[in-house]
Amino acid sequence: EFVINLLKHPTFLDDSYTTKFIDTTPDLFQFDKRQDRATRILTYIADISVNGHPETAGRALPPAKARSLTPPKPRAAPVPGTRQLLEDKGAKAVADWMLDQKQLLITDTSMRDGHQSLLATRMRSIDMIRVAPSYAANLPGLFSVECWGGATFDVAYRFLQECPWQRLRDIRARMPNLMTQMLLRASNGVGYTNYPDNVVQEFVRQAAETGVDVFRVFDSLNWVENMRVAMDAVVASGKICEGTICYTGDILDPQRAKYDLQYYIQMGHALKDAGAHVLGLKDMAGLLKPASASLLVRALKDEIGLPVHFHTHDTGGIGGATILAAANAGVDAVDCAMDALSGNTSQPTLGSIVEALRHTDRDTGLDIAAIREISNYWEAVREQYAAFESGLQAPASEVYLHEMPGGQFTNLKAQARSLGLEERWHEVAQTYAEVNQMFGDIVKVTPSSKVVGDMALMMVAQGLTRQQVEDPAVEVAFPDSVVDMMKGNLGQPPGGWPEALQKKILKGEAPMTTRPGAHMPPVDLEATRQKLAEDLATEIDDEDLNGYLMYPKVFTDYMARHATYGPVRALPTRTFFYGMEPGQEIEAEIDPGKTLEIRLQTIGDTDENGDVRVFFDLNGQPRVIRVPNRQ
Ligand code: BTN
Ligand code: 3PY
Ligand code: ZN
Repeated sequence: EFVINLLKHPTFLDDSYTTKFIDTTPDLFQFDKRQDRATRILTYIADISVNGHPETAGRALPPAKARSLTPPKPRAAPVPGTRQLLEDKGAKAVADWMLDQKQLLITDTSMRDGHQSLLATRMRSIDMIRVAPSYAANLPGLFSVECWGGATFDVAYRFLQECPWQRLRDIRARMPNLMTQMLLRASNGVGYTNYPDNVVQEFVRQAAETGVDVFRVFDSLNWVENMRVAMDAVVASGKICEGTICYTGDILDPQRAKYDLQYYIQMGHALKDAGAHVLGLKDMAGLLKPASASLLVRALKDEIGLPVHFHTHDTGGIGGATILAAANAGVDAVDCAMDALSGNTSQPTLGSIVEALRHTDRDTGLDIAAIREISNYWEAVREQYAAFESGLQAPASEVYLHEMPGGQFTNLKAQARSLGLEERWHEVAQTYAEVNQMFGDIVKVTPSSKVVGDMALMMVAQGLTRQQVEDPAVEVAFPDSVVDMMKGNLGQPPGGWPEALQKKILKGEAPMTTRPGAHMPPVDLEATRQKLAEDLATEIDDEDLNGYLMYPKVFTDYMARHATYGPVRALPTRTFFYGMEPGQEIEAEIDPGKTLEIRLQTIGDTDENGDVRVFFDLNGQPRVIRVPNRQ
């Protein structure tokens, strides 16, 4: 019966069969059992329709009349792009090619940092996958598409109930000519803590295999020593290693001499020596000012000899000016977000940079009409995520005070709100700046930025001043993340930690000053896989194992929900967050060529057991689903 099911299965018939297919297609094994995938997906819709989605309750709603989410038509078959160069000639050849280009190369960040910084990372795969073919066909001249890593990995499993690996595979398949790009936090993987070396190595190997072409590798304290394991793994995979400097302070400010031009040049050399093909310059908070960018980019270009790829955020409102200054100074590639997902805490506006450089010697050559069409698609998508908008109304020069990364800003604001501190936001911002000074003026980017944020919130909530915190006589209960960082578990900042404060926090315990990974025994991968497979009573493939190694509990919770709700990634975003109305009809393609046509007929009354019966029509057949009314 299994074989007959297999042979009849549309995915098998249409030739998209892979070995993953059997693992990811539990209905092959469900011969009589009624809990097939369609039933599970109906259970999800019924539950959300009756009880709402916890993440969108009380938040702004998308417009009643949704706009069409039809992606722009591909204008022609995709022509070869950077991906072919990488496949045919390798990473070094791509780097050399970058140096030879006159045009400014552009990375589109919409599918990663754009929504991470504007919509709390909540964009679902379906909205990205749908437009990927339009990118491939209409913008084949893009340098890369950033679509993976950073916070997206965790959020996919934890909040979106979808597999991040599947997202990567699906995007990769639909953009065969464009390089995909990810953000990797070096030894912190795509998590918030240091992982054993073999976990980092295995994660990079899998990401390269599933579909990442460019790895932007950074360390949250700019400690190159702690980047080597990840960088070596990227180089070994044959993909592009973008060894990255995180920018903080202001090289023109004599008060911030710790991070002066020499500091960055020295780090650039260290990254080149560590094997970087490309030098990333990551201005995660948007602090690099135009005049400093001219100086820094020119110096890095002159001294290091690697192509330079610049990333910034528009939080202060002049990110575009900085990009143009960097372009003038000879930067090779820059990051922008499609117009509808740009500005404020996100990247500067892609279409406007393209326009600004048209008819100059850095003309990007990208098709502005194609950009507009794709941006219009993103505009319609963004409306669906109204619940996750930050409410930020305008750019703010306050960023030069607090120096929060764009990806953290809205998050910390939400955290402040949940602690009842929203009205005191400017105090939080001020305190964040003081904590930075107290910690010795450090690079603030995930995960070090989270530690600074934890400390700042704690001080504001408890009314503690910097002076009190530093006073050995005042008892302070430091957040765990602060204790952990002072122990050396995130590595070493330039110049080390402030000794007196560190002593107070560690209460005499000796800190570690060497690389955390050097102290962590390797994980037994096969034993872990076997144990997990037994616990979950399912096959655990390499991608699943890597998900578990990064986020054990997030992953097992995801798998448990998957068993109940099935492939909910196939649902339209509106249905996923709000359920359905009686009389509404949707489609959900749960496998290539296998589409469920779902109509919600009526929602019954709550019975004496507190259950509600929800009546559907599934592909023309009536189906009734019973869910608890938890309202
Ligand atoms: C389906 O349509 O049911 C298959 C998609 C679900 C993905 C599952 S969830 C756990 C496992 N890990 C993967 O990468 N894919 C499968
Ligand atoms: C992340 O690590 O997620 C970031 O976006 C850092 O800027
Ligand atoms: Zn960023």
